[in-house]
This record gives sequence, C-alpha cells and structure tokens, in this order.
Amino acid sequence: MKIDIITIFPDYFAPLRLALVGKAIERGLLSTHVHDLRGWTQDVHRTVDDAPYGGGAGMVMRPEPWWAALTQLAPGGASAPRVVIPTPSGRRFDHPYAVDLAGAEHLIFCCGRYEGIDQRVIDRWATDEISLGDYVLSGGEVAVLAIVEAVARLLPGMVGNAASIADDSFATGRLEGPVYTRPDTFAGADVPAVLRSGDHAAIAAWRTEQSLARTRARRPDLLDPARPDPAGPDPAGSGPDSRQA
Ligand code: 6GU
Repeated sequence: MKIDIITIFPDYFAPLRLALVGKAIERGLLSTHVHDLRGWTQDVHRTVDDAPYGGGAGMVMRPEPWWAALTQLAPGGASAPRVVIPTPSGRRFDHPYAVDLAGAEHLIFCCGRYEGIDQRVIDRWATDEISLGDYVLSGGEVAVLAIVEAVARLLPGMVGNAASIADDSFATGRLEGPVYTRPDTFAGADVPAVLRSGDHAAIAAWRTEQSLARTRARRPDLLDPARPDPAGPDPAGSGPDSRQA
C-alpha cells in the first residue's frame, strides 16, 4: 500500500518511522510519503489560507495549493486512489472502516487546518471524509496518524499473530477483557486462578464472561441486537460505497 500525506506540518509524521507502522515500511508492505502543502503555493509568502466568504470566525484553506497537489499525486483512471479528508464533520471511523481502507492500493490523506478546506476541493477530489469522534482537533494530522496505525496493522503479513487481530476489541464486536503476565502475585493482587489452571475451556469461558461484563458496563451500545454483526456480511446500504451518502 502507498500512502501520501499532505500537510503544512510534515514534522507531525516523524512517528511513522516507529513501532508497528515503521516495521510495515521496513518490510515493504507500506510506503509513506509526507508532502508539505506549501510546496504547491505560488506566492512569495506561501499562503495556504484566506478569510471565509460570507464572514465568520477563522480562516479557510485556499483551493489552489490543494488542487495542484492532488493533480500531481492522484492518478486518474482505474488506479484512482482513495482521497481521505479527516474532519469532525466526516463519517465516524471504526473497525469496519479500517478494514475497508486496508484493502486500498493507494491512500492520500489531506490534513486540513483552520476552519477547513474550500469545499470545491472536497467536491472534486474527496472519496472519504472521516471523523474520529465527537470532539474537535485543531487539524487532521493526529487523526491521520491514528487512521494510518489502525489500517497498517490490518495489512496482510503485518501483525505476527493473526489471531491477535481477530480477537481485538471491535473485530469481535465486544471489548477485550483484562490480561495478566508474571508475577503470580503483585502489589498484593493475584492473577485470577482460572488463568493458571491450564483448563482451556474454563479460560475461554472466563474470557467471554469478562469481555461481556466489560462491554455491558462501558459500551452497552455494542450489544444492541439491532446493531450489525461486525464479523458478519455487510448489510445492504451500509457498505463502504454508501459511506459518503
Ligand atoms: Cl478527523 N479532524 C479534526 N480536525 N477533528 C476531529 C477529527 C478529525 N475527528 C474528531 N475530531
């Protein structure tokens, strides 16, 4: 997978060299290219923003540099990339959405700042407008790091143990329960005896029970019977093609 990131703060993306995403890059499963939007400005001040038409607070990102960047980076035709705009007014990011993006050959992330990017850029280029949740970040950079990490670990050949992905919270549709390692007793607290029993059926039953109890307490919405099964087939009308509806 190829990922282009366009931003006015390229330094935000230093962490891409680290940990799991860095490993994906080293292994050649992923290549990331961070571009400074100001490289596509024409004026001596390298201006990327201007006042909003109609008035109001803040500034809007001018269309010209984005248009030039996307014209250069996004090939047309059959190999057209997904062009992702992180924005609090986008579609909510979740595990199925990460799986969907992980199937793409080429992703381009456009990190907006200020009040957002001129709508004509979105209308012409965006395939996906994505929100991480109901709060506001000052720009798309941190959201892109989160999305790239969620996607990179789903790439084929990425996480050593495929089962650890299948068991993840949200892949199962439930939160994961507690985990323990040595020592048996620490700070006056014991590891639950069942985990040391060697009884695999009892351990599996305990984990399911812990997972359900935690989900009931913290995220009862995940147990709503009307909610589609994340492991099941995509019901009509909720697949990736209708995400921007
Ligand atoms: Cl994707 N971008 C920004 N700027 N703020 C957000 C967000 C994204 N998701 C939640 N808040």
